Order: sequence, then structure tokens, then C-alpha cells
Amino acid sequence: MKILVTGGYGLVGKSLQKVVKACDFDGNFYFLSRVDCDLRNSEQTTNWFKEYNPDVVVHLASRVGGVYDNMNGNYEYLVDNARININVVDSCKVVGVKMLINILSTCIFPDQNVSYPLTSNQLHNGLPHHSNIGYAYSKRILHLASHLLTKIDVDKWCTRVVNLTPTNLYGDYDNYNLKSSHVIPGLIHKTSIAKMTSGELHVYGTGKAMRQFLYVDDLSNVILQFIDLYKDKALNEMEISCIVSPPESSEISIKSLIEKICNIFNFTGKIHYDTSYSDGQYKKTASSDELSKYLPNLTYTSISTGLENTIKFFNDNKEHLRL
Ligand code: GFB
Repeated sequence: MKILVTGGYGLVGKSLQKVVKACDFDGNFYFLSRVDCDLRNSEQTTNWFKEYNPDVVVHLASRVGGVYDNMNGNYEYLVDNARININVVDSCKVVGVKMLINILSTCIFPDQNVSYPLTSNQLHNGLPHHSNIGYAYSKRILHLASHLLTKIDVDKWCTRVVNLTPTNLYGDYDNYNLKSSHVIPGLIHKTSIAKMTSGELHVYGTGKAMRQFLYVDDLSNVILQFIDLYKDKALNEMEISCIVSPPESSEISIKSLIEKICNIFNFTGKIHYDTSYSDGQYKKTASSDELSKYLPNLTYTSISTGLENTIKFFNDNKEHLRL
């Protein structure tokens, strides 16, 4: 079985490479990087798909960033990601890919008139939060295009689609850039600087927003288990959508997250909350109920263990990371 992974060298891609190697997974993987192919270019994308002719595509490639980078670039997030997503889905159609695994995000769900914990069937029931409306609609386009792909040529063949929707991801090969990063890598980088310089730790917002954090290796495990289910012909539906989330009880405030990171660094200096910055979405509470139907015995890495692993990796490798 040939498995093409777009975004093969990003946060999830590098984790998937590690997990595939660690469990000696039976599959012929090709991890595509942006150096190989600009997925915003439809001809390049289709040529790469024809070259490799995959049975399964794990679509990880995306322009991603924290809430502030999204707020400052919603247009670019929409256009770049919509191009990537349409090109990937259309190339799956051209070469007859048997299964497409998409990675969505809980931040693309409606921010109003939604019931918690989030369920996949609420995705299109309202506007996403304004802070990342561009990214959100590019992922909703991916979701819709993939849905329509499952309906094409039903008699001859059609592509099975699995949409996995993680909560906020974090882990080793994240983007730690202070301007564009998500909250965990941003705070790890900032706390490391504050510790080294005995300065203040400047954090954004009020700290009241609530988040659930998913350690990236847990998502990689879920991806591989769905490929196994497919290989074992244990997937009946042509379209499956599952939120991938640690339990609702794992939801913590940003303030509590900051305290955990400071404890691991043993940073005891002053913490300054700059409330001129938005909190972004207040909450996007999710659960793993949908997933437990397919993977009933899944366990999740605790936030303490995940943070300890990630901070150790950051301290040991910072000169090679995206700072
Ligand atoms: O990970 P994050 O940037 O994105 O988290 P979202 C933002 C939350 O962390 C806000 C607080 O409540 C911020 O006020 N925060 C505190 C910080 N200090 C910092 C900091 O130094 N950097 C950052 N980035 N935040 C994103 C979406 O929303 O979720 C993306 O915008 C993506 O599209 C991602 O889908 C998963 O969780 O708010």
C-alpha cells in the first residue's frame, strides 16, 4: 500500500514519521515537503500525485498559525489553504485515490449557536470565530469538496474520506516563532527567554480562554489506526468525521497552562498579561465520543507529560527549530 503524506515535514508530518518508524508500520510512505511541490499550484500537485500514484493520501499540508497570525492574515490563510485543499482533493479524483484522510480543526466550528461538546455534524451551522475566518472557511471547503468527491462515479469507484478534527495540537516540531506561533510553542519560547534573561514573561490576553490540548503523537497514532482499519476492511462508511480530543475534563484556562509551563521551566519571575491582545475564541469544548466508536481503547498523553516532552525537546534542539 502506497501512502502519500502532504505536509510531511511539519508538526504532524514529523510526528507521523517518528511514529511510523517506532511501530514499524507496514506501508510504503512518501512524506511530501513544500520543497518537493507547491500544492497551491494545481499542475505541480496533479503531476506529483500521478508520479507517486498513492492508494491513500494523508493530507496534512496547510498554512497554519496562532490566533494573532490568523487575525493579521485571514485573506492569505483563506486563499493559500483553499488552493492547497482544492488541488489535493482534485488530484485524488484524477489518480483514483482510494482513501483521503483530512485534518480539520475544532477552531473552524461555529462560535455561536453551537452545543458543546462539539460534534462533527455542527460544522456548517454558523459562522466561525472572526479571528480565523479565512482558515476556517478553507477547511470547510476541504470538508465539502471531499464530501462531494465521495459521491462521484459511485458505480466505478470513489474515494473514501476520513475527516479527523483535532483540538489545539502541540509537540516537538512546532513553529516556535514569537509572532506566528500557537500558544504553547509561543509560551515555551517566551518562558525560555525570560528564564535566561531573568526578565518578565509577557503573555497575551486575559488568560481566561479555555482550551484542550492534543499532543501531536496521539493524532499520529489515530491516523495510523484508521489506515489499519481500512487495510482490515473494517471501515464501512464512505465518509467518516471524528473529532480527536482528550476528555472534556482536560479543558484548562490559558492561565493554568502558563503556570504549568512556568513550573516546568522553574520560572518564578513576573508574568505580565497584556490585555490589549484578544483572547480569540473563549472556548471550543470537544470530546472523543465520536472517535470511541472506531477506536474504543484510545488513551491520550496528559498535558503535563506532553509539555515536559515538548519543553525537553525544545531545550535540546532549539538551534534547529523554527524560532
Ligand atoms: O494557539 P492560539 O494562538 O490559537 O491560542 P487559538 C490563543 C490563546 O492563547 C488566546 C492566548 O487566548 C491568547 O490570548 N495566548 C497567551 C497566546 N499568550 C499567547 C502567545 O504568546 N501566543 C499565542 N498565539 N497565544 C487557533 C486558530 O486559535 O487555533 C488557528 O486561530 C488554529 O486557526 C488553532 O486552528 C488550532 O486556539 O485561539
